[in-house]
Amino acid sequence: MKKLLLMSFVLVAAVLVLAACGSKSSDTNNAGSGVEETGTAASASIVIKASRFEFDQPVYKIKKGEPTEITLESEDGVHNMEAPDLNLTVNSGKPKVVTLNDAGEYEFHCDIMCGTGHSKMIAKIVVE
Ligand SMILES: [Cu+2]
Repeated sequence: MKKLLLMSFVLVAAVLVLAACGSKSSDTNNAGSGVEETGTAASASIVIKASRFEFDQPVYKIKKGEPTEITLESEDGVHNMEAPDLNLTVNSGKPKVVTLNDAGEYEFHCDIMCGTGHSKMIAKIVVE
């Protein structure tokens, strides 16, 4: 009987810990870099053209707080863009609408091993 009590205590404790972790991670998402994928229509858009082994601009500007559609076009081969600090990845052919609420500069890179110059594929999103 004691054993059963102990086990149910452990179980309750585990559930509590899990619940605490769960709410913590969603807080982190909310307070994070401000990426927010919405179902609403974007009022601005940018196109990032990727080719071997560069993006067509060194800097892409996005207005703070404005829903913006980001499109990635691969001109050759397979590329994408990943901005770790924004928790954002855009794949070619799959535009994403994001609202960036924190001004700043965010580096992004190609996250698909596309060839020898892959590591040079770096550019920036500037939110202002
Ligand atoms: Cu690449």
